[in-house]
Amino acid sequence: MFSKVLVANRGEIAVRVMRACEELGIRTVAVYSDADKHAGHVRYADEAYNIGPARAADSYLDHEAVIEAGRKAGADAIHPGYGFLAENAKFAAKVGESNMKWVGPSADAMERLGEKTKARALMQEADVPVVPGTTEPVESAEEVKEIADEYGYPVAIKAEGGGGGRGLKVVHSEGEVEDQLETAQREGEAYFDNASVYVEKYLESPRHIEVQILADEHGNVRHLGERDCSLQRRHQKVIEEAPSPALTEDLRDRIGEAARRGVKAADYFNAGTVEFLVEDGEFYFMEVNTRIQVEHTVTEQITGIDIVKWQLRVAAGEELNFAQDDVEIDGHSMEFRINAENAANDFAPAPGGKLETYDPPGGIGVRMDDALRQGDDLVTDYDSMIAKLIVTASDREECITRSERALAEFEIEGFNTIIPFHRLMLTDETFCAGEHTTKYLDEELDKERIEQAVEEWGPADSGAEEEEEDEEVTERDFTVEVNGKRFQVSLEERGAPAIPVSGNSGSSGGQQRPPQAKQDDGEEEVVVEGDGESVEAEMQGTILSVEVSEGDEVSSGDVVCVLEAMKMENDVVAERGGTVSQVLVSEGDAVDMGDVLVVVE
Ligand code: MV4
Repeated sequence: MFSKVLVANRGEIAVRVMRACEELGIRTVAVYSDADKHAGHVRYADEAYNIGPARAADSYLDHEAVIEAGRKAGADAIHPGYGFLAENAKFAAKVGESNMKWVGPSADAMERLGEKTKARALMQEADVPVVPGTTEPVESAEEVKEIADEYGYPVAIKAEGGGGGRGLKVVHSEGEVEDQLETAQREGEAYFDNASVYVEKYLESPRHIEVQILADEHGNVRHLGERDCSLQRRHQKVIEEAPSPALTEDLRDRIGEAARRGVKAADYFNAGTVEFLVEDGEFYFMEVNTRIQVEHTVTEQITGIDIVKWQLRVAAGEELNFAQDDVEIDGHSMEFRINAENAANDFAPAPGGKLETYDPPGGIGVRMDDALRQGDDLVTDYDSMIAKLIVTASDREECITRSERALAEFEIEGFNTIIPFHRLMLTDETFCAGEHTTKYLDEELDKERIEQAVEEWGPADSGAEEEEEDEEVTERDFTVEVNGKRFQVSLEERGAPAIPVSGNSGSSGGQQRPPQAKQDDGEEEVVVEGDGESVEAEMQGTILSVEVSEGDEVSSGDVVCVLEAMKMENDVVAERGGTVSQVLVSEGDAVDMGDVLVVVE
């Protein structure tokens, strides 16, 4: 096994990988950009290296900077996580040429599966159903029209290098062919440096089903069942789950076996995902993702298999120690991406902010994959996903109610998150029935319902009230009991001076403030009782300092000593003026309530 692994990523996935390393006894190396100096993955790692400016192209995507960090650290492998360099075959090859191991498939396999027509041809060869269409690139509008005549409109024109919806153009009629072909080629060139495109029959309302694969370098390939990622918004997955509520047992087995066959034919090893479209009881290969995916967690939950650990073991040459029949699907799991976005404003990413409150849920069936902690600043230079909540239960119904409970517990303050949207989905008939397809969010869900959800479950101060003029607002929370019942009361003091809170005995006064942070005006008074001539401790605590000596003249309100009690520094003051005749305590003394501290005559 490796002794030190560099994780070429950030945020929750970097921490996820490091946790696997930790369990395997591997030391961890983080890399970070200037924007991530205080990031969670940096805190988690055993050591960390700055690899450049905030801009990803100058840091997380800089091949040489990452490899150089690995060399400096003496790492023996690089795990890329997802995104950034994870599916970059050239980078994988460079790592292979260094003295570090690439935790992923071979650069050759990545290349074979990265080009869509190559992947389609390979799958077809392996008897894996592909969407009807071409396995060769097309060049002219005439070719597109011929294919469309054969399969019928609509057809999809897809960029060879495509993925995630970029370079995908739908053609509904012959009249649109020229324009859409040109657009697809232009996008392919712009995004993937590859103007080559191909054509498929366009499925109108499919489900997105993907199969998790684990394969070792000894020819063993296992599938870990499917995930359903049909709930997507503009090609961004929002909630993923396993198993799919839309598959029969028979279809499930056939898709799993097809994925296994296809990957075996591709001479693939390490973890991978085979994506399918499913419509009308038929499934069609779409593409292979040659990386660990965001949503791998739900598969881990229902199989009990730690996929990331196996990535490391397989990369170190180990053999998978379980047979296909040993893989058992148990229960149901859902993953909720916690994105810092305002669902009511077209899911606009939060512009920044500080994680004022971060109190994630817990309890049975709850897993949090995250890297942020309360008090952290939100880093907006990369993506908006700050955490993942993964909820697991014995079946889908229980998973839904448990998820509602967990999301209701989740407290995040400081910026908007899509938690209100998730809570809406858990009450949504179509989602709860498991009947949603890939076009549900973009084409069917009523936007007004999203706005209502944000109003109901979103932050109380969604920014509108906050900055009324320059008025100073002091907010204080109190717990009060009324007839023995507990209430929480929030008090907002606007402009006017803060309200003094007085005790009821009224003999001598004191002032309370948190340690260090001195208040400049004494509006909060706590009464310290004296018997007329002696000043007593109002509560049990420790004397921090004594401000007077015997013989001193004091006036009413002068501080005689400072008492620390319940983490607050309390000024103990003389009730009336006079001469200090006795000082009965000194610095560091522990005192009880009612103890006489100083006598004034
Ligand atoms: C399709 C399709 C329907 N028919 N191909 C979108 C992302 C890209 N990787 C492939 N995509 C699609 N390809 C054919 N022949 C529908 C989509 C699609 C989609 C797929 C999965 C999840 C969400 C989606 C949303 C819109 C379109």
